[in-house]
Amino acid sequence: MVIGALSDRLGRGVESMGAAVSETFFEPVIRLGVTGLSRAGKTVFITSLVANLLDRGRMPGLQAASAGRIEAAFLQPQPDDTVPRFDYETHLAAMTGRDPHWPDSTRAVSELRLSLRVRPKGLLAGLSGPRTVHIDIVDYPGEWLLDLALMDQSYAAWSADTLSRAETRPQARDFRARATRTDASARLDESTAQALSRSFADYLTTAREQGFSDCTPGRFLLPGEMEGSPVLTFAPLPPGDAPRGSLRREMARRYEAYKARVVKPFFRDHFARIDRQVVLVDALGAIHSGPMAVEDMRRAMAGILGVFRPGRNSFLSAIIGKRVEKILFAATKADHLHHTQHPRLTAIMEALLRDARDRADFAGAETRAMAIAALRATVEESRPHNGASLDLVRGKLLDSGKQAAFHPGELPETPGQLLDPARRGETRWLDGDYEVMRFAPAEVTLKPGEGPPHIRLDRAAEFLLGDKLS
Ligand SMILES: Nc1nc2c(ncn2[C@@H]2O[C@H](COP(=O)(O)OP(=O)(O)OP(=O)(O)O)[C@@H](O)[C@H]2O)c(=O)[nH]1
Ligand SMILES: [Mg+2]
Repeated sequence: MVIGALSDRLGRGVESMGAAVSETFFEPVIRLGVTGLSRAGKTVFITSLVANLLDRGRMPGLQAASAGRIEAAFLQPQPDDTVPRFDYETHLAAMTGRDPHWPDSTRAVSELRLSLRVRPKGLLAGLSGPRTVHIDIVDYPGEWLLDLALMDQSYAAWSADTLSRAETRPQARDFRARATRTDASARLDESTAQALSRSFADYLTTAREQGFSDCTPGRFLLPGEMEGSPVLTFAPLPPGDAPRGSLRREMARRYEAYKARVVKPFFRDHFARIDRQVVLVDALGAIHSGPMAVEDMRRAMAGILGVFRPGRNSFLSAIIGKRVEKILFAATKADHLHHTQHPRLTAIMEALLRDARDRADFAGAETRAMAIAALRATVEESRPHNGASLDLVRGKLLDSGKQAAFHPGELPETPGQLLDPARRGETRWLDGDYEVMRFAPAEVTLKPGEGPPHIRLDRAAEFLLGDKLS
């Protein structure tokens, strides 16, 4: 373990030295991490961000763009040969082609390099010519971040923790019964191991669908190419004897293998090198699901923010060379709301972020909360209603394909009106319901020089990248 940590640190040191040299003498590289739980909007965000950086007509909030200092933008081969390329062209064609539709769900890490040729600002402009800034965008599932908690836990401690959490969750009933009746000190039988692990994975999946977010290990929800392999065929077990060759001994071994072969490589190869991070949150979806989902989202945000404070975790502090400098928490899909409600959504995100900072005892990176839509699928309209005017959004409904105008319900004036009942453990909103419609992407004809329509994507880009483009 000590040797592992040491060699990790050495590898990292050499690498960051390489990065520092290229930064000073050659061309700066920004590694921008994009994450969020599944369906949060990662793929749409990256696709629209890249398209709007290539064609900057809709990016007035990005100062380098509005000042005309970005002379060129182009996609380049990425530096990491073994990471799949983010399939930008396919996703963009889905979103903006004829018969536009949302891109398919993605399940693994992917990467894309976008390079900008930028003229420096002010005095420097006369002294040096334009320089090239590389932005390496890395897309990874937020579920994987929550696995960090496993790194400091033994199998016994993790089992105790996981089983006690499962105790109060009805979704775990079958798994609990199976784990209790299994004699784990008996000799390993592979079909028993598989049945236990499948039942554990089923419980995690159902819990996740019903709004719980702490459903680690993350790869049980998104197994990818590791499905069925021994590192994903384990489950927590009550304490007891673990003689050589027993089920319990083998489960502990596989748990350790999961940490060593799955969790550790992710943090070392992808996470440890990130400079800037955006965490996308489907806040409107959680609000629609009710107070329990909102409370869960609040806890998940603290958990995710805690990962960016590596001092707390010995494994992570050993491999991280430099700190993440900026973290943006963005509520996605703000085009479901009329713009008059956007400040309220932003206020909710800000309250959640403040809470997460307090809980994670977080200091260091600059943080910001925002409400955005990476691809605007609606237009706004107002209609007279009971003598007043009602603010609506109109779009093409995903399920029926019909155009409809719709009022999702008013978000409360102060975030506490949502967050307090959530914290008190209420099961439904007392004063109002928040609907979420699923809209299809709108048909757009993009003028030359314009990217896809969005809401505040330029502000998000300015926060994440602006200082590196001046
Ligand atoms: N109206 C609207 N809907 C959005 C927007 N972004 C994402 N969505 C919706 O959210 C869904 C998920 O978006 P993705 O970008 O695929 O989310 P993801 O985080 O990549 O999801 P996974 O790959 O499954 O983890 C889309 O299919 C859309 O229905 C947006 O800006 N506006
Ligand atoms: Mg995706």
